[in-house]
Amino acid sequence: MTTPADYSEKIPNNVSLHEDRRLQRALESWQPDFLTWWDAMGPALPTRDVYLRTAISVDREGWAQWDFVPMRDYRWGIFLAERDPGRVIGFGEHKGEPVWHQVPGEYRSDLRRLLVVQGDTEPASVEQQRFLGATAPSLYDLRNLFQVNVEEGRHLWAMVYLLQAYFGRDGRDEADELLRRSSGSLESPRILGAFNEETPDWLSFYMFTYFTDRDGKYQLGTLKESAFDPLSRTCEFMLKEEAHHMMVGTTGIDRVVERAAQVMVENDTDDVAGHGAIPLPVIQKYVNFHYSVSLDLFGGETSTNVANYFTAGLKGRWLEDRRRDDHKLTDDSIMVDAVIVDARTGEQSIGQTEVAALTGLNTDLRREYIADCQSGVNRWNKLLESAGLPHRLRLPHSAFNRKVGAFAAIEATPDGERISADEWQRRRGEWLPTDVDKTYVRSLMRPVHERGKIAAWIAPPRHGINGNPFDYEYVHLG
Ligand code: BYC
Repeated sequence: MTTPADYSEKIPNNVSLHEDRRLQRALESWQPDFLTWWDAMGPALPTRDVYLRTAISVDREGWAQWDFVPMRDYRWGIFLAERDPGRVIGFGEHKGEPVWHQVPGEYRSDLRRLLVVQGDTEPASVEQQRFLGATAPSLYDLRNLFQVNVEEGRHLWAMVYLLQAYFGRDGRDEADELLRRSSGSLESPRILGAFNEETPDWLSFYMFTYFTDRDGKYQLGTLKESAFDPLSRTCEFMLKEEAHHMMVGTTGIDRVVERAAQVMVENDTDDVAGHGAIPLPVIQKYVNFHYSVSLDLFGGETSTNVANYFTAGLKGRWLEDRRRDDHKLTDDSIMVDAVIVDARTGEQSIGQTEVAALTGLNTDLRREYIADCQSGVNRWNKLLESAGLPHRLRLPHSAFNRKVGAFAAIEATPDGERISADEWQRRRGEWLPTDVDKTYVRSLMRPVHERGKIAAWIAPPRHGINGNPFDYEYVHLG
């Protein structure tokens, strides 16, 4: 059993921050900038306090404490999972060697890049979700939004800790930059595409927490394998919090689909818009959008970056230790998605090609992710099936609406049929949310901030939070 963090400290932590005065001072001087950023870019809805989970230790049992907390007083702590003294590197050219507790000089810039990219997504998502509180469908959902937001804030702290503790002056500069870039900004946008998109309504929020947070789960899973032990331990603990974000997305979409199905059955119509629910074709378009931008987050189908990360031991595979191979992959190959050009006619088609396993590792991870995404779709289809409806949702083809990787330069339908740029322009509104769809969804976004009440476009959750009922007063508004 570890001692819970001391919350009277400025920065609660389990990394003995008080023993490193220089680092403590660096983090304490970053803290006011973080709070300024949080005030300007974090949740805009004024609240008195919110029923929140706060990480207090890394124990399997009792790692978090639940209480009503004024948002401004939330304490973002630094927590790394327990150190495993016997841990050795599990993959790449250093396989079998002891893990690193410092950053090897030769991998410094690659590691810093990975931390910066990971760190950049955390505040980005908070920025994207800033105004959602004003239209929350219930106090339960409002609480979940704030929970997700404060934990993304803590994940930013996690990356900033690593940058400041292990990368000296460069790390401090990068920590400042993480607060300077901003989602959707023209001058200094967030690094990855999906984090510059808008999250203007709650359907988008559930889609984001289902599809985009799930990229987080998989990327953190690969960084948890890292030979750089502090990164591994940081990600291990972040994944614990991430499970709640997945739940918010999965059950959020469940509840939207459930409500649509209910209204369809009650009124014997597919046209549920007239009855205040969200039509299945609109839900499908939101799935198409959020899934495809999230596929882009895995980088190119082939990538020398990822091959180098793996070989060096910086970033492993999902569940590396369960893979039945040599964990070095120097002689292996993998089939990856590709645009195949017919040598004779020059015609292009969507297909697959064989590449070295190392350069195909983004594809390997994307496949794990796709299988996981499919489990959500199956779940939503079960809801439709048990409502007695023949309609089904589905994931679009991986070539659909891609801006990164093998399919960036071509257009494809959700069925994976290659089409011309003109046809894409003509038909994209059949597959992606149009202004009309978005306006309709936004028209439903009226706040329901009364205890125990819920908006008409979504079903109530099956369970409340931390054993409390749905009609618990999870948030006291300001
Ligand atoms: N948008 O070699 P390539 C989360 C860049 S989400 C813009 O094909 P690589 C969370 C790429 O950076 C998880 N640029 O790919 C979720 C590279 O640029 P440089 C976040 C992109 O490097 C919700 C160039 O294109 N964590 O935690 O193998 C809420 C060529 O790239 C994009 C991580 O991603 C894009 N979509 O893999 C809150 C883990 N994709 O370096 C939080 C850390 C690629 O040539 N990051 N590019 O200038 C990584 O592991 C890798 O950087 C990537 C890309 C997987 C992102």
